[in-house]
Amino acid sequence: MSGFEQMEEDGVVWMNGEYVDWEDATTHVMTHALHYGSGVFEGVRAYDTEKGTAIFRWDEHLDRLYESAKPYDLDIEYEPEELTEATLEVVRRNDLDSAYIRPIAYYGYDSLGVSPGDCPTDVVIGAWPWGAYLGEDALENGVEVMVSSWRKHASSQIPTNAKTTGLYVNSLLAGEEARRNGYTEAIVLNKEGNVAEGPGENIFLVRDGEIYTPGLSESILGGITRDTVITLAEERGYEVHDDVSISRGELNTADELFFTGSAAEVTPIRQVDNVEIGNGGRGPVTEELQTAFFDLVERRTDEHDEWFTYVE
Ligand code: PPE
Repeated sequence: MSGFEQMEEDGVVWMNGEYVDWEDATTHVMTHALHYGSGVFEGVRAYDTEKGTAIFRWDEHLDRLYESAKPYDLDIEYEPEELTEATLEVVRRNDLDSAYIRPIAYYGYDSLGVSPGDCPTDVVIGAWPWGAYLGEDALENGVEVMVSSWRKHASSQIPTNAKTTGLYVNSLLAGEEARRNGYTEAIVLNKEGNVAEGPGENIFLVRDGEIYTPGLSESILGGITRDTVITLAEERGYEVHDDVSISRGELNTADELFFTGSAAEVTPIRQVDNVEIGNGGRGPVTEELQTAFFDLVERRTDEHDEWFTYVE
């Protein structure tokens, strides 16, 4: 993880209504969420655009944060407007032209035991510079991935549509297994054995000029980048099937595969389990959508200005 060095110098974090120095943004070791994974979070990017720094799809990320909190009865006491203002101010105070923004709400310090009892809901917003998630080279040439031996939790076991901190031990297991085996990232199958998503990405498949991505009932996070790419693809005349099951074998016979995510943006997948996908590099449809994505987020187009919150 790059970017923290810069923040350690003079960065600030918004914590429960106050702006605190980066090194003072700490919590007690008996915090509930540290023991039980009882937090919900977001990962959002702000881009350095031709019209100044702009946060991409902030409203949708904020909505998802409140929605993620619901099944856990986690009461975020701040209004959306307050969290928006705090986020803009965090980006400004840290002098960031582009940033990765991390809002998190979690059961804090009061007592332990699985029941959160009177633990407060702490709300924190941090931001720092974060480059390409899977490496600069990955955006151009794609990544080699491994189908993980770990399965994703079923949506009957845990709400997989909520972005909960505790869920990410599954992502850690899958991703590190892949990296131990020399791959850059994992693909995780769901309990039924169909393709779910990456540890921190949604996945798309291209075949015969049409686009496929696992449906929301496949134990995936309903990604905001996924939604963005579906919209961009449909606007360019592609048929997008976003409510399908994808079997493992279909990965190998795809013309193209790519990941999407706030952190991962649009990253081509060039190999799965050492089998080359399509042309073995970034496919043409992937390239078209990736270009459309970066033109959009860096505001080289006027399209979808409603998706941007300008920091100025
Ligand atoms: N699935 C998972 C499991 C996931 O964590 C993410 C985002 C997505 C899909 C894509 O969702 P969206 O960002 O709304 O398009 N993962 C975040 C965390 C990455 C991390 O390493 O931390 C992210 O991309 O910010």
